[in-house]
Amino acid sequence: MLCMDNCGISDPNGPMIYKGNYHLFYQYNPEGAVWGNIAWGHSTSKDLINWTPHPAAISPDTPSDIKGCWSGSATILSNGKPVIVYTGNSSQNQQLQNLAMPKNLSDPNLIEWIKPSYNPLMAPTQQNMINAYSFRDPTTAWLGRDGRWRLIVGNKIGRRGRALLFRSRDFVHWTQAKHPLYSKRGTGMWECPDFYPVSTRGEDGVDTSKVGKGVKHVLKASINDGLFDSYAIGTYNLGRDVFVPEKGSLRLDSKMRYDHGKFYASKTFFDSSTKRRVLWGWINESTDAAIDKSKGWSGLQAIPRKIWLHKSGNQLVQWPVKEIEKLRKGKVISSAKELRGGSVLDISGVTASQADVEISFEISTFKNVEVLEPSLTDPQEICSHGSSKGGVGPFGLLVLASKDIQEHTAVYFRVFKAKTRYVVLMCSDQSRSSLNLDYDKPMYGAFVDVDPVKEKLSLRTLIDRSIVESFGGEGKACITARVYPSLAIDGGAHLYAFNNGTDSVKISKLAAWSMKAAQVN
Ligand code: DQQ
Repeated sequence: MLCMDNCGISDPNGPMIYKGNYHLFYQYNPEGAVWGNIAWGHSTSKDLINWTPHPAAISPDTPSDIKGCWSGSATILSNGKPVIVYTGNSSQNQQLQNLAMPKNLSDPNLIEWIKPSYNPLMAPTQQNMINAYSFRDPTTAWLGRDGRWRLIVGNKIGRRGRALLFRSRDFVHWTQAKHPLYSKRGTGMWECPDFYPVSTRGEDGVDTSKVGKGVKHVLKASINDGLFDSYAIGTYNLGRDVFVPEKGSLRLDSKMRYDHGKFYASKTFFDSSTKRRVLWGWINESTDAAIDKSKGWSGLQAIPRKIWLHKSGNQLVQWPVKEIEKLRKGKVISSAKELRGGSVLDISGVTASQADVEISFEISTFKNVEVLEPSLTDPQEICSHGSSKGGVGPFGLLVLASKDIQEHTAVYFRVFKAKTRYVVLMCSDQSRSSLNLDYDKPMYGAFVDVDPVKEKLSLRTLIDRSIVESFGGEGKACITARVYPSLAIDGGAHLYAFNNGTDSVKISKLAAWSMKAAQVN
């Protein structure tokens, strides 16, 4: 989803399902392709794929949001009525939490929203000593067994990132808890926090208020210092009303990220119609403001992803919502084949500028596997050495490639031998994505927790002109990239599989589809 004409969008806000309609709001500048004049853009959909735009739902027009209606979340109250809590920026640049309610509950599109006169609900004061410039992005609220609603708001004190906890019986009067739900030294401002339960028994999502047996909890914060979404999995201690992380801790160097590329300010919601938790994220541009202005728009929403706890309990897994498969047409499949070291395979027959590709690799020989230097612990750094010749890998896909491969984005795996096991690295290398020099072309990387001796290495990549969303290890590692090819556009775009390793690998599965255009804003 994107905006089209002299406008810009960023954070997804208040996703929910109401009367069979999916709603997505988003940070929206109706007056230009750069950030500013922030209102809540609004679109609805029946299938999460085709969207109908509506007028902005919330715009800056009261003292507690006159300088911008910033991020926030929707909660469906016990009587089925949806409400929104969002951050307003006041004329003094104070960040305040406000309520908005639908004007007409019988309208499934919820076009009109009203703001009660008792706003704001939460404000920085001399008593609570909250930093007024770092107090934003309230989450969806959850209902405790004591009948009180709870939500968290992102904050920092010094360099300590915090998730401030507030409680309310009536959704109008809110009291700050003595302790944050969780905080972490040295992490800076936490934007757009998210807190939700995940089932330990399978892929189904659960309601945000679910606690107790059969669930773990996830805390996510968008780390402003690094512009990535970091998460931890742990236990929600009801007695102390705190989150106790067990895997990950939101540290700046934590490798537990939703996505290792461009994906920020994300937010989940529980889709009660299909019993899944759905994740939305903002993909920003890799270009600078001058280019965005001349193009006339900036920012878009990633394809929504189902998100759940991996059966190991060690990490989350993400997969594009199955509805995206409605856009598939013209399937191309290939029988199993060997991909020798140094070879390139043309995957023809699909519209390579808009495609969905699933490929799996099997490794039968580790003869030339490279040893991973123990000092190399940062996957992004290893990926920055490029996709040139290795032992087992690099192998993967060259997407949005020009015919002669001069331009391409390489999404690939590379296997290394560490002390006691093999380590699988996944990279998305944008360095040769365009002959146009005018933008940021990073090389992103992540380790994928798969055992290449026992398991296939699977990669799914969704390609949509300037967006490359890749899911490695069946959704264990995700990397999203933004690229702007100059040759590999429309009919000039090609798709290849490649192996730059010395050892052969086997392609055990290859299926690719052209993708129809969705109805976007
Ligand atoms: N974007 C919003 C803030 C949020 C930031 C302002 C994250 O509420 O912290 O547009 O991208």
